[in-house]
Amino acid sequence: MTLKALFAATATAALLLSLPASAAQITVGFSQIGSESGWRAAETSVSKQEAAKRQVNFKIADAQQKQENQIKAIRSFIAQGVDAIFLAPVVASGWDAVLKEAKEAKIPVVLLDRDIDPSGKELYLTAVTSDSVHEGEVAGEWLAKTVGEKSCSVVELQGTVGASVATNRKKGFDGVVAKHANLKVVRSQTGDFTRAKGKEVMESFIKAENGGKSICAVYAHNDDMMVGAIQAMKEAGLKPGKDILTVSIDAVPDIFKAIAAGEANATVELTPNMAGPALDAIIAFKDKGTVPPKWIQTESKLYTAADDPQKIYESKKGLGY
Ligand code: GZL
Repeated sequence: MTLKALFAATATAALLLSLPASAAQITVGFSQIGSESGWRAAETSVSKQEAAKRQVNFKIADAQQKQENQIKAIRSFIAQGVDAIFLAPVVASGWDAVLKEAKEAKIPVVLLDRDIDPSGKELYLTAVTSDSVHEGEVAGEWLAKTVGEKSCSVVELQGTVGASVATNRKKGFDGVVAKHANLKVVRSQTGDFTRAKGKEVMESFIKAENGGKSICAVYAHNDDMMVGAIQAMKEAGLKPGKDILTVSIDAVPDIFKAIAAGEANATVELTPNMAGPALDAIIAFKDKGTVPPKWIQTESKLYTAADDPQKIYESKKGLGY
């Protein structure tokens, strides 16, 4: 080998060795809940884009909202020897055994958009989530400000029973209601975060509440259930957004379409990009041993008709929802 070729080979080797272990060598298995809402579909779509940007080999397992399918997927990722596991836990309990198996296999776990019970705190590296109690508070405070001293009977569409975000969104909203004697949650039931179930439960609320005439406001733990509830109110001859106030969470395109049409009033934004911060944390952890904070919090912002909803609808509608 000529001196020139030897030099070139050495330089190339040195360059390659100096590069951080690029994310191309990192394989991440993502146990995704399903596609129950527009927000969830966007999270899946954005996570694929974020992984591609970082050249991460990304495997998504869709659990159709069943915890047993998520546990199976985690065990499969462990058997494949992935470098990291992302988990959006459909409910908060029942993860300790399988996450212990991941820990024993030395595979770091990152939680996306939902949390697990405190007993599992040592079984994951970090959680990328919003403050879902705060989301409920933001929704409650908007309603309290909007109704003033007027007596207001509220019906609530809860998210999936046992999901951390449903428990917390209820807790945050109830905390505000407790401070305003004129607000009262008169009915509260799960719509499982879906449009269809949200419509069905709202129909039952309307029947039970004098054809809806005694309902002052609807609080839904996500926009998809609210879109279903709006359909139910319109079919019952009611005027959502006018006779009955609406506030929900996610800030998906279709809620902005409803706000622009005067059929909804407010939404609290949740970013679908939980995977980006999670991938950055896991790459830094694998490359440099950087231990991330236990919680990487995403923002929560309120939007109403004052925020040019049509423009926001146009800007969001292509983003995978
Ligand atoms: C919240 C996320 C929720 C969304 C719903 O972080 O877990 O799950 O608000 C989705 O749209 O079903």
